[in-house]
Amino acid sequence: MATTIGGITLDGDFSDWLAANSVVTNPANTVAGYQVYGALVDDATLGETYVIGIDATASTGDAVIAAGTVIYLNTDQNNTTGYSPFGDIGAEYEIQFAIDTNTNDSTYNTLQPYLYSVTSAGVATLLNGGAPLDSGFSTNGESVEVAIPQTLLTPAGGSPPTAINFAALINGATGLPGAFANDPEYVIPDSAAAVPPPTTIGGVTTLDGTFTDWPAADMIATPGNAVAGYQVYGAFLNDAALGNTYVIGIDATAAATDPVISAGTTIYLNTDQNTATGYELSYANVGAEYEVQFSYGSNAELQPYLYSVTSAGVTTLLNGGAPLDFGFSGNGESVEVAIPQSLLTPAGGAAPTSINFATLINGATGLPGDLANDPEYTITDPATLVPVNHAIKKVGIVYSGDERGAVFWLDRPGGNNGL
Ligand SMILES: [Ca+2]
Ligand SMILES: [Ca+2]
Ligand SMILES: [Ca+2]
Ligand SMILES: [Ca+2]
Repeated sequence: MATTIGGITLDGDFSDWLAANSVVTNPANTVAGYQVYGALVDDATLGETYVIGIDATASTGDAVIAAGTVIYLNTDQNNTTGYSPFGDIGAEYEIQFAIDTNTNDSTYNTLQPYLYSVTSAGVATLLNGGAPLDSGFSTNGESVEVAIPQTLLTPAGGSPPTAINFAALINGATGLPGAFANDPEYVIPDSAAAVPPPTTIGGVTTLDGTFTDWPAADMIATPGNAVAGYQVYGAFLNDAALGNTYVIGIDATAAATDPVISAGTTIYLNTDQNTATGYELSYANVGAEYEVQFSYGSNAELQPYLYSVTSAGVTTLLNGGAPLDFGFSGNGESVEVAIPQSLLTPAGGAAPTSINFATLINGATGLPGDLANDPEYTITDPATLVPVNHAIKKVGIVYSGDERGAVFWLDRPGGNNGL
């Protein structure tokens, strides 16, 4: 029975690896016929665990993995320390594949991966009490997934590694990457470091996917664009670091049925509040001058990126390629994202004050529900509001159609008294 580590089942099948956040191959170390995966996951049993996947993607020609195959682990990411049998691998640890000769093992007489520490002179010491690592091969024996608990890569009295590098040599013949001396190793990023602490915008709104920090006045859905299962928030705040900043909150209030926000989710920003200018969807005039696209960053985390967009749909990544400040809820269904006004200001143009926006979650759920006909959400620059003089108290009295009673609307802050 295959073992599952932090959501990844060790079975030589790679459909369970979220492609965008676990592919560690880059153009400089890609090898034809292979896809290499890596992740640092938190497993309930093993704790923080590195998982490496080697997927033999060629329909023919890839070798069956045999005894003698080695995965070199450069856990300090320093190529000049550790063992370098080829090139400058710099391994502090290595995984050697060998046939299990322990008749007491459930894996007796099958190919298994064993973890060793290794000195710069190449002296290897078997770890994990001599037991094989958790792993799983594909049925054709060409692909493998293997899990390495972080605790086993922590030297006595030393610190656990965070991000690590690795390289592999299959059957003493096929290098991953292809040239150990010149190609960069594969990197498993530190997933803990990838999650920034929540940012607070304007001393008011903490980007953490919870919404108790938003005043009711910032619930900007109206009867014309409210969507069941969601509350939409918007504010224009002055932040010490970012300057004037639009903050958008999408609160999935129906946790059981709302979807987890995925890559491809887009917030369309109609910054001139004119639906006839900017980018349009085929079925709706969103009128976007900018858009926020959610995609996976190099840190393997889903993040929002800001783009300008032309009416023809040509996008240009802004903010120097960095993600916007943001925070998801724990269940991934809600998000708060901050967009500095300066990034929405075209060269030589004016900064927008009030803006409109609409959102399409996972290409399926529209906010508002009918993007073609419902009005967009509006974030109003408070500077454009006419101050209300609350010193003047008004009482409006409206008599109902029958004579049994009257309905009273009292003045409320903001002047929204229905009169
Ligand atoms: Ca799998
Ligand atoms: Ca090293
Ligand atoms: Ca919050
Ligand atoms: Ca527009």
